[in-house]
Amino acid sequence: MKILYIICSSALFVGADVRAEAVIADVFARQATSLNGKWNYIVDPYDTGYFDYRRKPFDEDGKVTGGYALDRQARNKGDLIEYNFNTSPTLNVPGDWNSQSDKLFYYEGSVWYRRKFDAPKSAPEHRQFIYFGAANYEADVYLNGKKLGQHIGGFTPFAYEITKLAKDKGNSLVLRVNNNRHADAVPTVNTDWWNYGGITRDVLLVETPASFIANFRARLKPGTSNIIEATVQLDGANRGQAVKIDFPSLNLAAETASDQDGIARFELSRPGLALWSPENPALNEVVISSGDDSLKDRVGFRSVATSGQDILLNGKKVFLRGICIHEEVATEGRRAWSETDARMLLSQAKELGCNFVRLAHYPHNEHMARVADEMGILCWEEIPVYWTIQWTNPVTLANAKKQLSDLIGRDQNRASVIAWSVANETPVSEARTRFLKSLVDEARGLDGTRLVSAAMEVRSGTMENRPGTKPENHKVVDDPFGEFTDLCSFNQYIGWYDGLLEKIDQTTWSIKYKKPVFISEFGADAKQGMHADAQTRFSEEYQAELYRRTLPMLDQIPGFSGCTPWILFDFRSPRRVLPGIQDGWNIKGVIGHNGEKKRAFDVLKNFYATKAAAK
Ligand code: GCB
Repeated sequence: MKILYIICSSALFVGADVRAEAVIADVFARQATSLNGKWNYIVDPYDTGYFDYRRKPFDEDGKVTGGYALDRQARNKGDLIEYNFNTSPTLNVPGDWNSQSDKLFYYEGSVWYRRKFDAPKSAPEHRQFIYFGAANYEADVYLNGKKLGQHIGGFTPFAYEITKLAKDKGNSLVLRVNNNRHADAVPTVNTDWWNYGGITRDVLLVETPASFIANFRARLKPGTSNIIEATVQLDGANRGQAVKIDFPSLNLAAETASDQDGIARFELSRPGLALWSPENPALNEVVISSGDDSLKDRVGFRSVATSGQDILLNGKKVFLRGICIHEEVATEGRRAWSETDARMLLSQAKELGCNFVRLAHYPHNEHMARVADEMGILCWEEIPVYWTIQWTNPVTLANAKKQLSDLIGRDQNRASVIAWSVANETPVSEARTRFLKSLVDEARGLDGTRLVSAAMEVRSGTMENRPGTKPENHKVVDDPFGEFTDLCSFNQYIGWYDGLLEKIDQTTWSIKYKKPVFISEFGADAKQGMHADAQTRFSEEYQAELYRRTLPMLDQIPGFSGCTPWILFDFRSPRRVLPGIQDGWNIKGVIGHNGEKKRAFDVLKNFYATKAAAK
């Protein structure tokens, strides 16, 4: 199968063991061969595959001397080779391993994958890259017995140039994917979602001319409504190479020459430019060409900003009618990865009346933002700086920064994406605020045109003297990190983790920041099909009643600019063990993991219909 993609090539380093990566960015444009399909695999809980039969580590000093990466078979009856990919079982790639084999359901550790492929080039001077949408959590990649590199981080793309190593026929691509949780990792050891392992996103073989368009960014020039600014990054080009940008449907084109860094910059004015919005998700074809290379994508132009306590989209106040989403197909109990999965998830959000989704708690696959672009759904994208992280560990910070910059690099041309979230529910401390501030700076440095946020927490108590209010009913938002974000955004679980339903009606608020107030989570567990009175926890009625009381309570908060209740679908979580009720699922979905809607779905839908009508 041929797929169109674009390559962005840049050297990125994290920690000592990660080598140069060529990152394939977010832009459809380039011819690629899919390497999706059935890959042979070996489960390796003891990491035996790192060693040859004499127990010598195979990649001492980066030199492969033995082990599974060599992908050998016995050549004669005396040969001692104790593995064989050819006769090993297969897993579907993309796909998590947990849902594909009962034996791997709870597995955390190493799995070795092997895929054979041919790679004939269409011209001798062409270059070749191998691209992975993501592998969770850590991947060592080998081609024809040579190590290409190691990627850390389970939700971001990575790529390696293989021009010198690839053969026309019979290449062996081997990956050791390991999903062990680590205290210094991002996320760390404790989360409330399933630790799906495997090569979870698309794998592509990409061919480019010797000099190619590595990346581009096209967006509305800040402060304008009809000027497009574009930057094109070439790879392998000399200074002065001609670069052309063309928006055929806008009747707009320009040509310029690259500078000494291979960068070409454009500014194009288009009076009457139709701006992208949920009501009119106008996408414009863009064709970029330079030398032998050319690529094609679709981009929308819009602005997003805050003014006082309002969020402005194209200069107009917008209320974010949102919902949180995990990257999971609940009805099949697996990771979501495809365009079809993205359409399914986002269509359900649309049906709920959403104009916004929070893609929690880590970068989702690229199809999500692309489909959101088409469907007119605004997105909040996030990195897995979740609960606790080693705030003072520079390697952990470098890891978080790389995940953030890879995400921004991938989705910078998506009009749907309006907010980068750098964290979720991180307990307040000086070290943590410093860590998060440095992520905010990173996000703003790479992209000053979107909002930067994080899901903060609330605390109980009085910020000022409030006679007559019980301290536990008075909620305070004064997290010092709130200084640095564009939204005052927080999660709250009044009526579920914090008291019962009655408490919702008694809640009062002190919010320190005069910024748009955004509630990034609230919710309650409900087992789909379990009916009782509204006082009975885990019933659909309790959850619906919590929504019925929470929405008007939030609506009273000055500056309330939107919310993303927790969550669209139930999702797998090993923390949720209540027999007969949870059974390994977080059941806060407004849709059950059987695909059936719960009563809260309509409560939220009606609230959003009122909000949409009130515009
Ligand atoms: C939260 C977390 C989310 C959990 C949720 C819950 O605050 O951000 O990841 O799944 O609460 O259900 O407890």
